[in-house]
Amino acid sequence: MITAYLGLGSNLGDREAHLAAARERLAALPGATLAAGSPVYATEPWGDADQPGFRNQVVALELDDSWSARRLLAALQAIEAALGRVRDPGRRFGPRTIDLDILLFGGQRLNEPDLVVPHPRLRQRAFVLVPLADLAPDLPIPDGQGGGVAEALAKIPFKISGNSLWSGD
Ligand code: A4P
Ligand code: MG
Repeated sequence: MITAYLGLGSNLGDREAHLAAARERLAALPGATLAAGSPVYATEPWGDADQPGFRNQVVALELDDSWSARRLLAALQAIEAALGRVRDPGRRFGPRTIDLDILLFGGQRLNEPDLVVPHPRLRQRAFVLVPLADLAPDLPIPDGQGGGVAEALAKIPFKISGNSLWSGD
């Protein structure tokens, strides 16, 4: 068994419904169990400010030994497509119905052109680290920089009120 932590994000249409539909499809993957889900946070857009606010959540997916990070990436992309995600190649960090990112895949470290694990922007993002810390504050981040989730979160500025998150600088 391996535990993968996934970042879920949506900022188009019925955002909560997109997250719920993604969770349902993740739970239905063969050899997969949706073990935990963080609260859903309302988050300020990061990277490209000119777009609607996001809803973000982190889930823990327990996977049997038939799974690799690469197979999981393919499964996530199939779910994104099924939920109507259309990619705009000219607009990185832009709006999306659903975005599913692999944050962590057990203790594995991968650095391939189309698959980097732990997620390369994990440490910069409160919308990832806050919900990840809800589930696993002491989890080490195996990216060679040392330290765990809560420690990484303590290093970045953010503001939180209830389930709303925005930048703290
Ligand atoms: N890829 C590489 N590593 C991974 C990984 N660990 N998990 C590749 C998933 N994908 C990974 O992703 C582009 C390519 O990244 C994929 O083809 C895959 O091979 P994408 O989902 O097609 O495009 P994207 O999501 O627009 O690009 P990217 O670079 O993943 O964007 P991010 O970093 O996901 O940022 N603000 C808030 N508040 N909340 C958000 O959720 N999300 C973004 C998108 C920007 N601002 C946001 C949010
Ligand atoms: Mg993505």
